[in-house]
Amino acid sequence: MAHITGLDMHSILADTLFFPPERSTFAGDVDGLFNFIYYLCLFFFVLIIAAMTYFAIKYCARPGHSEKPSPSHNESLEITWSVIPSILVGVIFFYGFTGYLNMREAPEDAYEIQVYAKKWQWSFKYPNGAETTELHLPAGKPVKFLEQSADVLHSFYIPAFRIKMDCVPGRYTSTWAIPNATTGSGISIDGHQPYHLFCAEYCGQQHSQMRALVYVHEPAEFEAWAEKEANFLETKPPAEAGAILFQRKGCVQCHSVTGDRSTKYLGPPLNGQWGTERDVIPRGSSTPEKVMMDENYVRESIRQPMAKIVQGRKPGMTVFTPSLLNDKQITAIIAYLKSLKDEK
Ligand code: HEC
Ligand SMILES: [Cu+2]
Repeated sequence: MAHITGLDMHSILADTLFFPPERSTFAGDVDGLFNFIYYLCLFFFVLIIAAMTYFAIKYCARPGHSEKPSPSHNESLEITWSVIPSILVGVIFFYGFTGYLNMREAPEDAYEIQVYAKKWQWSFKYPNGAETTELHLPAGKPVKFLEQSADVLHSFYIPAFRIKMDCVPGRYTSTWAIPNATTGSGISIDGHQPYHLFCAEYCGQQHSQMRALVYVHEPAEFEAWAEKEANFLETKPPAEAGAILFQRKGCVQCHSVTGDRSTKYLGPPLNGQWGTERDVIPRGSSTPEKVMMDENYVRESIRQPMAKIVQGRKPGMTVFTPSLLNDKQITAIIAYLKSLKDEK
């Protein structure tokens, strides 16, 4: 077995048993208080169990000893067991409350990212219009997350930053952090993997899949990334841009592009469909009609998914209004679906 030093062992335990390494300026305070409470509990647990065991053995009923009446009251003991816990609770409250206040109010110049939670995907919108499903952040700068939920309660949780905030339908919530270490972009460059972002509020069937990766860049690198990301519709060929949108807008959650028809996809596979005919039931009618998968049918499927349902299929597709997906973006998705024509 490889030799493990005390420090390595500590970080292995810290990684697996408790939290991942501290990667925001809050993390030290949170862990400090967490450890204080943890070791305090451990100390009193051991003390109380040991005293209890000792007394149970020492004063066990035995022949030749009769029980004495117990004292009704002991002032110094009572003062001790009131004052010491009050001080401890006061210390916990002080650090808990000041830490909480600190985490509630983002600095005014914070970089603001809008976080959208929906079953079962995260998406992030940056001030320059870029949108991603993985979170990218500049290192060393305060970042404010303004959270919204499209459906049910979700919770935005980045363990490495020690921040968590519920995403509530019909209400904005926010949290913030200063990431203090960069990550590699995929493969670890400086020893840091991207961090995890989880949904920490049970939100239905695929709750456990509601995850994202968090990449932290040097500020200059971050700016270049955000610039390129915002313009991908212009800078990439339509089919490639469409593939990105298909991923980002959540189409992948419900449609495979590999022919996979398993029930984890609510909708049908979309590869090899371009130009093929299907029997659909138009809304409000019961007579099937033939429709070809072309530009207008795809556009209608996105804008008004209920207008035509393929015979034998259940509806269930999200409505994408122009603010969720504009015409330019739909055109790119169409180019992507066309490019999947011959795949099987
Ligand atoms: C919540 C799940 C869900 C999401 C998200 C979703 N779809 Fe659908 N989609 C469905 C279902 C279910 C159907 C089948 C209903 C029907 O036949 O109209 C469907 C049907 C379609 C059809 C018609 C397929 C056919 O064979 O006639 C197209 C095209 C389509 N979706 C494209 C998209 C695109 C593009 C996106 C992303 C912008 C998307 N869908 C997002 C569930 C979804
Ligand atoms: Cu969730």
